[in-house]
Amino acid sequence: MSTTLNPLNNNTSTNSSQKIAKKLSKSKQFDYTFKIVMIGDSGVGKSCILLRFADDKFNENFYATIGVDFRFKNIIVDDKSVKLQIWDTAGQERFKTITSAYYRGADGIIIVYDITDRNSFAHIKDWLDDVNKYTDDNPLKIIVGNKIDLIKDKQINENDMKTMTAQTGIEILECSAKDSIKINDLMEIMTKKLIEKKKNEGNKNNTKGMDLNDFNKKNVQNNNNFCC
Ligand SMILES: Nc1nc2c(ncn2[C@@H]2O[C@H](COP(=O)(O)OP(=O)(O)OP(=O)(O)O)[C@@H](O)[C@H]2O)c(=O)[nH]1
Ligand SMILES: [Mg+2]
Repeated sequence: MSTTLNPLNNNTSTNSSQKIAKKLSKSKQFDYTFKIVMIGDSGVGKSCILLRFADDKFNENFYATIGVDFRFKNIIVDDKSVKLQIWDTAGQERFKTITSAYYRGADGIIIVYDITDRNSFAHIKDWLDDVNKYTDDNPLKIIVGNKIDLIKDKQINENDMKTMTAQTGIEILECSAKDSIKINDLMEIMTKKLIEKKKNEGNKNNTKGMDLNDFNKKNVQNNNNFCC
């Protein structure tokens, strides 16, 4: 449910600052927060993957996404609490200008193709070109072949996948939003890799995507150094 603030209501600013304060105090409970963006051709199943992950539901009907949509989901990975903000973008070309604006600041990008559709696999390189064009800080990428429940119609074989990984350096996973195969694994693998990446980067000043426990420890140490 969304909330609209009423500018005519005198209590609005108090209410909204209370809400923000509440949100901030809640966000402190998380060790990490990550922004993940899903891209790929229209119809490959991006929205269904998100629906399965967020609500454990599936929709047989195809409602093409208009622009972008997003969901939050909190998970625990390796004893760390993680808040995932997942953006589901429209695959249709006509929304490219809007959707590409959301790539910026992404910690992770999931490029989805349909295992029964060779074109969607061939277009992965175009999607990767877009990612390089619209992002500055080299987000972590995973390629995902969806609709593995339709294995008898599979058009992308092991060799195709190996070649793609060799050419792009990006790992490929297969999943099914319909049969709920490897959807949670996909998000968990992505999150583990993001945590690993952040640790390796030793992000010093930015708490976004860093372990807040490490950050707090460092701040205590720094404060001690400044003492007297
Ligand atoms: N068999 C099967 N069908 C799926 C699966 N995932 C999605 N679909 C179907 O594929 C169609 C498209 O799914 P969406 O999730 O809307 O596709 P999308 O990638 O979000 O498309 P855009 O929003 O236009 O970019 C729908 O009819 C879904 O029911 C799957 O794992 N298996
Ligand atoms: Mg969609």
